[in-house]
Amino acid sequence: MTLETPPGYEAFTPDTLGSYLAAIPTVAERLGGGPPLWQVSEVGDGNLNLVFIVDGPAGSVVVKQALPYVRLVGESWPLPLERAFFEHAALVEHGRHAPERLPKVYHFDQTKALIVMEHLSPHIILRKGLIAGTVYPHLAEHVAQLLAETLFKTSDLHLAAAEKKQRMKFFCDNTELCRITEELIFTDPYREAELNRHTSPQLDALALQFREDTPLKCAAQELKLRFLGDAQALIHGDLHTGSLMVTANDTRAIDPEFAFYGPMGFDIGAVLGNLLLAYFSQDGHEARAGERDGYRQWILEQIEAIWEGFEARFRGLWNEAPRGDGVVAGLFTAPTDGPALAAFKDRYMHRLLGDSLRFGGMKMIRRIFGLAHVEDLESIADPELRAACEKRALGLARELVLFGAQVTSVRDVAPAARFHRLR
Ligand code: SR1
Ligand code: MG
Repeated sequence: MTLETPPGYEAFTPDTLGSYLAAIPTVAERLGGGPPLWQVSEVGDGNLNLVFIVDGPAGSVVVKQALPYVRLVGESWPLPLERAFFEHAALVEHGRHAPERLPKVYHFDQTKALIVMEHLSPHIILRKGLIAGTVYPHLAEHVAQLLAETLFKTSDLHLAAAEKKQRMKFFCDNTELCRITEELIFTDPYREAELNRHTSPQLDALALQFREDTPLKCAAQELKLRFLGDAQALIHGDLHTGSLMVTANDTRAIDPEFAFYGPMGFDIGAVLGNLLLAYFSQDGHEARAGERDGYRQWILEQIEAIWEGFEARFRGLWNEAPRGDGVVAGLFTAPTDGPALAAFKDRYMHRLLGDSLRFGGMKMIRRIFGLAHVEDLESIADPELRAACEKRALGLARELVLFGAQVTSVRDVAPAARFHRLR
């Protein structure tokens, strides 16, 4: 089967990309020389797209091109090319608020569904660094900055209502990508779905238990409604540890093709939930028991530092620049208003922490019972050991989904994670 694509679209190969790039002066200049001197390799290992690295005598770029189908599944699952349009728009919008935390964009071609951007080097995907046991001293500070700047500045706390609605309208059309999330995260892990998979037979009974877990299914649907209807901010929409690229000194968020106006906790939860998956998978990556105790501790500290850094920066922005139509600062001028406003902000942040933990739990469950798994766990070759790590992760994830809203401090997460790992 060959899918029909719009006129002008062609999926590039390493052999055909060079002549296309040569016709874009800013890109050709950045690479230097000409196509015969350029090395093009396709390096995409994600679920959806083509990704090329192009090296020239003067510099290098990354070219990301959408395919008309889900790469992970094949042509039987068509997917709109427009996702490149939303990804580009989100890179530009988030890039205005946190320029040091995103790749620079050099060129966008809507017909070819293609973005030419900065080649982040020597960065690696954070997930791979976590599997290798590498410490990133600035990770928490950078992720907190990314989350606070992008979420606050696209929310009603910062924007005029009319402006926010215009932007929401624009991103509303990213429906197909949102539908993937609605099904793969909020629905499929809780029913028998054709594309679901899990470590079998070790997790068969637990998978059934999750499908029959009424409170958990209700919580999943409650969170799905939040995902569908709570347009708090322009979220990345898929901010797992495979969407963060790192070095010892730098952190960048890539791949916001799932971006839309949704609940802030979905992005924060994606980071926290994926760090917890990294935590539980360490047992599968250590040469002898206990070897990675220090690293496990470091991961749990990142969860605390990311939330606490995020909260401090988000509150700082709210205190310094309370100009959105959402909460009108000018209303709070009476002597008694100060403490009431402070209490209101505390409630807001508490709810956001709860959302983040609950969405984080959902993100963990989908990576164990759904279609798309994560390398942290998949690379554990021994199925018994992998299943043991997965069961522990699921134990915490379920608790986060059900009771995350009652957590009053992020510092309660680490003891809960340790409890589930050792029980
Ligand atoms: C069918 S796409 C599967 C997953 O890959 C992306 O990275 C998203 O996480 C999506 O849910
Ligand atoms: Mg992605």
